[in-house]
Amino acid sequence: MTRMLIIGPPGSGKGTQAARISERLGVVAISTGDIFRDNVKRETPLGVEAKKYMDAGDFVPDSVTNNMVRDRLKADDVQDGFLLDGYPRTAAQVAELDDILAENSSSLDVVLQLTAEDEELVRRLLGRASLDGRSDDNQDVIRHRLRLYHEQTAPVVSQYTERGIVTQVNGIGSIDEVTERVMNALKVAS
Ligand code: B4P
Repeated sequence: MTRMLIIGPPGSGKGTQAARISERLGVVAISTGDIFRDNVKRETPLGVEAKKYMDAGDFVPDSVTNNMVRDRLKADDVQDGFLLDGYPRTAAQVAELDDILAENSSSLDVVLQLTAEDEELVRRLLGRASLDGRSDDNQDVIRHRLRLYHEQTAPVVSQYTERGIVTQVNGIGSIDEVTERVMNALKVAS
């Protein structure tokens, strides 16, 4: 089993590819975005708090997100491996994940980075908006999320690149084409 991250700008295909990797490799995928959206739907205290930030395209505060991930990574189903989708997104989240893993004497094996140009990302997310109407998929909020990615999450990728564990995959092409690239990249990385 492997401890993996999938990282990339909004709309790069993280959630889409994470579901496929999970199915093919039998690894548990954890999406912080999905956990937040589920809490928003159920109107839990966490969901009420998260919704304020998500609707504006802002990151949910690190303290809230870190506690949520810390709890999730204690569960039995992820003790042998996991695929984290959408976390970490900030330097403080990288530090928290390092702490959590160090406490379990484990470490990350691979960081899968999906790449795509901003204009393609905007197109995809506007396409999703017309299908499932996610509250954060409108032109202004999408641009804001992309800005945040470049300012705060791109440096996270650089940190992992320095550690030598990043595998980059071109996210442009059909969903199936990207999945093939991802699976090949993971074969090479393992
Ligand atoms: P996420 O749920 O992570 O949202 P996302 O970045 O848009 O990625 P997602 O996985 O949904 O989309 P994908 O690229 O697969 O986060 C949402 C919000 O939650 C954040 O803005 C933030 O507020 C909060 N949050 C989450 N994690 C957080 C954290 N760690 N810290 C703080 N806040 C956090 O796909 C997008 C679309 O493209 C889909 O419609 C898909 O069908 C399409 N697509 C995918 N691949 C394609 C391809 N190859 N070709 C064409 N279309 C494709």
